[in-house]
Amino acid sequence: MNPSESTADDLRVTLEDGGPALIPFRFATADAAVGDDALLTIACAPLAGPRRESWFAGGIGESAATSGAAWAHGSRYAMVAVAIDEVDGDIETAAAIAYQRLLVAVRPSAHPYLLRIWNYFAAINRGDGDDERYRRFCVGRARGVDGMFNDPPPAATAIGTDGEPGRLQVVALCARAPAVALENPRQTPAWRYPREHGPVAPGFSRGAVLDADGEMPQLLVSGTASIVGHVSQHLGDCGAQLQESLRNLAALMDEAKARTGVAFAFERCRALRIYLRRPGDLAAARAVLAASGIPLERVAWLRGDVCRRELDVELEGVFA
Ligand code: 3EB
Repeated sequence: MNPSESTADDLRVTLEDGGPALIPFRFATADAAVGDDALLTIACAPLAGPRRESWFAGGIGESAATSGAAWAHGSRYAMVAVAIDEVDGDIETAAAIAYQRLLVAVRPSAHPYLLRIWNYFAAINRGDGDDERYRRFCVGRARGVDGMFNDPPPAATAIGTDGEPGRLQVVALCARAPAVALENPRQTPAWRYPREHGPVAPGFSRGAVLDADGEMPQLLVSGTASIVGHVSQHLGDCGAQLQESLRNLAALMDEAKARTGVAFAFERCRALRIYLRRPGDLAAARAVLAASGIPLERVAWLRGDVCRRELDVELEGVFA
């Protein structure tokens, strides 16, 4: 077989069920995100659109789930999920432990490369200045990672869930081989954010291109908000923030083309999550998206807090 042909082992993201998924994400209210299922249940209340997102990668060789961790191995990709209880609301320590555990599991494995990470915890904007929980999380994450982590860092999302603090949830897509990590020319690399955004700059890349040389390249887009350079834009206007986020998405696609030669398109969206701080912004946000060319049936609208308190919307997704 031609090695560049797309195969069943390629990553495939769908919004329906379809056999055992490597990562079976489910979006649900905080009440429903309990038990063993909770590791891959995102406690961002679904406002509209699909309530699940399944990441397939061919047959799953081995998998296991316990109360605090789950993992699954395919041939090219693997998933590791960890949930760490916060002790006395200490999100910094929970983050350090979560990332240490993640790397202990991933680095010696057959899938040592971290391509994409999702971080979810409640009350992400609680606390002021450098005590804000998101900033403490960034400090803990930086403490927990190894030298390889930031070179380059994975694509990522960090979103505040519904409910009260108690648990940090980290889900990672790992691979046998590295992807092409992207930065966004319209945005300061997050790992170079100036001091005003916190004591430790966040470790994530703006996106990753998978299978750049194959038959089915895909773009994994990190959490993308209304930030130009390192400055939040359009405060108080969710629709304008979403428009700015879409401009950042377009610029990321241009960068992907420049770096890999692959043209990605809004129309070939496989899955998009849009997190809204206020459910009341749904109608305005949908109107903006309707004009974008992104297929609306592929958009999961979720209630979630952006890690910058002044911002109301963030998007992330997968494009071909
Ligand atoms: C931003 O661009 C928005 O800390 O892992 C987006 C994606 C954001 C990932 C993270 C944070 C993270 O700065 C916030």
